[in-house]
This record gives sequence, structure tokens and C-alpha cells, in this order.
Amino acid sequence: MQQMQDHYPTRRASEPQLFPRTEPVARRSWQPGSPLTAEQIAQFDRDGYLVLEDLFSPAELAVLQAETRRLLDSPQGVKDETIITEPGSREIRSIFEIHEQSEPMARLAADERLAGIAGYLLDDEVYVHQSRLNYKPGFKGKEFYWHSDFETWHAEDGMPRMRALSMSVLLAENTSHNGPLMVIPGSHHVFIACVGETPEDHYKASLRKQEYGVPDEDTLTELAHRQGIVAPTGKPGTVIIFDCNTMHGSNGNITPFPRANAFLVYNAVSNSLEAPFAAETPRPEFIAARQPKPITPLAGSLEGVLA
Ligand code: 6CS
Ligand code: FE
Repeated sequence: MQQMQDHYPTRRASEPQLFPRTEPVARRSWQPGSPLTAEQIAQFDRDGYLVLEDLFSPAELAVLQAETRRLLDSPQGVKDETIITEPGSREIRSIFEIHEQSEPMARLAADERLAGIAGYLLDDEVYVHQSRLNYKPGFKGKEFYWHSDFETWHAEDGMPRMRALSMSVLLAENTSHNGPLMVIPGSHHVFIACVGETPEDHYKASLRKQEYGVPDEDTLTELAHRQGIVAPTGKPGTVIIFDCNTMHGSNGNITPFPRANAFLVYNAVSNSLEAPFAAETPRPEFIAARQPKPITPLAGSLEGVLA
């Protein structure tokens, strides 16, 4: 496959490098009928993240929470390779490809309140690049070290441009104590190229504990001092949208209160995956969809969607 030009070379140099983002963040400005206000679009563009409250009714949340419980309690119902456990234990850390293995999660992924907003901000038809149920059990949930998703998706999956975004649907209370997502506002405007060649089958380690494709401490220190760190919290039903290149991570969870989020990553159809830009072979389909399935956003309630 002919590889496109590499606008964001990473895992090549022996020193960390910073490259300016060479493309817009929010690709459509406000116009009548927009699913977001002009202020929300401006905030997403400026900060690289946006928090939306109360998108789903309590009854819809009950469907999603029951499905989350079902997936976690009976993981034998999902493909074994999509279940990622915590380092050093059998505790489930993530279940990938939930949009292909669960009716309620498939309906959530296609909902206009998510896919419709993604398509607006990315100014294109969108498909699910990756989905996962992130579960951070009480006492045992481990951290997700700082990283830019795009750096991994570019290097290991072959995502050409920064025209993708993640939506984290909070399914349990995300408080400041139980390991909420932390983001560095504005970090999405710069691409931090990482040092270190991608190991073979890197995903088998990185999804449990990522050690390659993580930024160096000096760059992180400078970025955090300049931009600060925020940890959006919220009750179940809150949705945190963040740009593919926003630097983020989360701490471990030593409280008794589990943290559970459904992550949906929307990519623009025009930004479909090429050959990896810094890896020998692409990662498996359950982590990165290589055949885009454009979404027709669905209106209506999630109530009654059965597992
Ligand atoms: O490697 C990935 O694709 C996944 N890893 C992290 C820590 N965030 C993005 C994505 O879910
Ligand atoms: Fe991430």
C-alpha cells in the first residue's frame, strides 16, 4: 500500500521532538442546526476537550449500566482477545470492540448525540475506529500513563491525520478520587514525537501498561507548567469529548469506588487507516478498524435496546 506523506514522524529520532499541528481541530464553525453552541465549538477547538452533561436519561443510563455489569460479569460472552486485564492480576481493565459485541453499545455508538456531534466537529462522515469499556475496579484499577492517542494511532495503526476524536461516556461516578481522566488543555496543538522504536506486537503490553509512544518527562513538565492539568469529573451520563491529540492519562484507583467509562473513538472516513507510520505491522482489527463502516446517526432513546 502506497504510504501517504508522514506529517507527524514519531519513534524515529533519538531525541524528543515537537511539531506544530498542521491542521484544524474543530473543522466546522457554528451554523444553524449545529448540535453544539458556538461557545462549545470554540472551547473544543481551544482546549482540545469538551464536557457535555445530561445527554442521556436515567432510564437510558440504566440500560448502559446493566449492559456494563453483564459484560464484566460474563466476559465469556465476548471474544477473549478483546479482554485486557490489569498488569499482574485477572481484574478486567478493558473490553475492546464493545460496539461489535453488544447491542446497547452498538446503539450508543450510532447515537446522533455522539456520532452526530463527532461528524459535525470532524466535518465528514465518521466510523468507529475503536471502542472500549474502560473499567477501573476499586482498590486495583491501575493508571494510564500520559499519552496522545493520535501518536499511537498514527505510529501503530496508520492514521494519517488528526481528524479523529474520543468520547468517554461516564457509566459510574467519575470523582476526583477514583482515577478520573486528566487532560492538559491546549496540548493538542503540538505533536510530541516520541523516542524508541515500536516493539513487535507492542499492543500486547501497551494496552496493560504503555511504555513506548509516551512523551518524555521534560516535555511533559514544560507542557503541564504552561497549560496546567484538568480532571473533568461528572456523574453517570456525562460525556467527555477529547481530540485525538490531546495529552491525557489517569491515575490508579485505590478507593472502593469503581470507575467505568465507555470509550468511542470516531474517525473521519476521509482519514481511514493507511500502513502504520512507525511499526512493522498494523494492530489487530479489534483495536483499530481497517474497513470503515460509515455511521448514519440514529435519533431516539436507548431505552428498550436489549443486550
Ligand atoms: O492504544 C490505544 O489505542 C489505546 N490506548 C490508550 C491508553 N488510549 C487510547 C486507546 O484506547
Ligand atoms: Fe488514551
